Amino acid sequence: MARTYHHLVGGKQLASDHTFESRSSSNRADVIGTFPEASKEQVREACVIARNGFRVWSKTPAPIRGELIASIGRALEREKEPLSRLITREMGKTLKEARGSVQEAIDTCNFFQSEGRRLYGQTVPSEMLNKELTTYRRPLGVVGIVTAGNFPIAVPSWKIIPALLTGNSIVWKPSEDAPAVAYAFAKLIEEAGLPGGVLNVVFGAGRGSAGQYLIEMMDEGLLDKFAFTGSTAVGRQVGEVAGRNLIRPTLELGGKNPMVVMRDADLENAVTGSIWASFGTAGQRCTSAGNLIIDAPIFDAFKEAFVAAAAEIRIGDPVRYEDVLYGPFINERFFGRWSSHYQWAEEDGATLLYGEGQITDDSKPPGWLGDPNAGFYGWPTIWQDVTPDMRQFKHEIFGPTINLVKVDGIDEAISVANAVDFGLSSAIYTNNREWAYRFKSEIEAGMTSINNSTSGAEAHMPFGGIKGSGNGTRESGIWVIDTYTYWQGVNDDVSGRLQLAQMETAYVEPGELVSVESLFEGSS
Ligand code: UN1
Repeated sequence: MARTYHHLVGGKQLASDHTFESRSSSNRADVIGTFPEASKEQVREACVIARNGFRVWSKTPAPIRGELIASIGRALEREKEPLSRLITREMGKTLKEARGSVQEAIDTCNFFQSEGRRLYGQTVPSEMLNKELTTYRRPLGVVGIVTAGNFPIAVPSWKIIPALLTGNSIVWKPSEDAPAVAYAFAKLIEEAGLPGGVLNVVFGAGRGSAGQYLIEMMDEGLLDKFAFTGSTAVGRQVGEVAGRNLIRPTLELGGKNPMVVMRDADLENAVTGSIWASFGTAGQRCTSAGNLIIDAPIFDAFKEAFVAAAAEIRIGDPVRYEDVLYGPFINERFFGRWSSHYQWAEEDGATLLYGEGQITDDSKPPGWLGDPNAGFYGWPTIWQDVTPDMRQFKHEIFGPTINLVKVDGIDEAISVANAVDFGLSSAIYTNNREWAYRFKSEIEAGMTSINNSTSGAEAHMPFGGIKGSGNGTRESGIWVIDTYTYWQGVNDDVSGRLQLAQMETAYVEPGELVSVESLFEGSS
């Protein structure tokens, strides 16, 4: 019998009438736990409790908050292995990647623990004597957070850790696809000693459930900030509700990330990078490559090497086989969305180079391991003759699929790379300095790699996109601090009288007018 878990609200466990199960992505018979589905009333209650948590937490000195972040990092380090195994079991990424994503959360703690001893403001000179100007970062209040299932610990940590460090309280609705990992993360944060009510976790789904209710709490005036990772469509809704409540949301949305391979590239390196960017995590990263844009003179050579490499990919249950490149879809919903693009390709006229859709008993790629019926698995899928007007070129597919698009030269490569409504990540393989320079300056994307994968951003760099990939907010590093704080400018007048800015600033009288010509008249 799988255990039943509860919401974590106000430092207490809270049950719901409705529940749902979390099952292993690679073995649908394996039930990890039963989780509650929050009612609107419960989400509201969590927000009200978080307000009390904010009062306590915002008054805790920032260096002490930093110490607590350090404790969370140590707890994550201690539990790294079981936590990584839980990620692999629940969501289906490989153990190597799961360890990497726990490490990403640890790195985030390492970065922010000492930020508690900085969190600098400025001292600024005043126009007037006996008056001091200073600036302070202040926390925003209660933050609503909704996260996706593909990065169940790294991406939540990008939000939760800096939000806590800067003194905010939180109501977090983790993905219904990975609630067990979220529960474990929240318990480790609790262990570090966070006061009750500062981090509140409510479980449930999105539309018509806890996620939607949490968004609606902005309209009830119960939230001061919202941070969301997920689809562009839901991101727009969050942005609309936030906008009418004058809240600046953090929106990390979809991607259709271009990867360009130029004629001078190191072909072997480019093929290895393209295989990883396209098929790693079964393509279920918002930073996965979406279109491979290949320079005409090397198109055929690249294609041949790439298809040969795809045929060697090991795929299977990552719980049983540690060395697979990728495992299952998170669940049937993700699988269904991916498999429908085969239909698009047929209707829009793309040519299938490699792949046979779902992996089944009768259709297994050469590197397959295990029982294909235990989860939902997809063939590595490669298309050619793809053009920018096709749906599979434009839309995020979120699965192990890639389009080969032929271009001629750097100008066409950049314009095709920019021909999508997204702008999250991007990459170019070239050793030509001018082409690399042009790409990084002309590509419309928040993140760019030169001779590396579109995925794999480090935890102290600004993460985020432009165009349909977000609203320009950034996570991670020093940049995220601006999104969880507001600036307060303070002027402190010790003159004992009313000094008027702009009006009483005549400390210096101008001297006589100087004409350089007249200074030297008659001196030749
Ligand atoms: C995501 O898929 O939502 O850059 C985040 C990367 C990871 C994070 C991906 N560090 O691929």
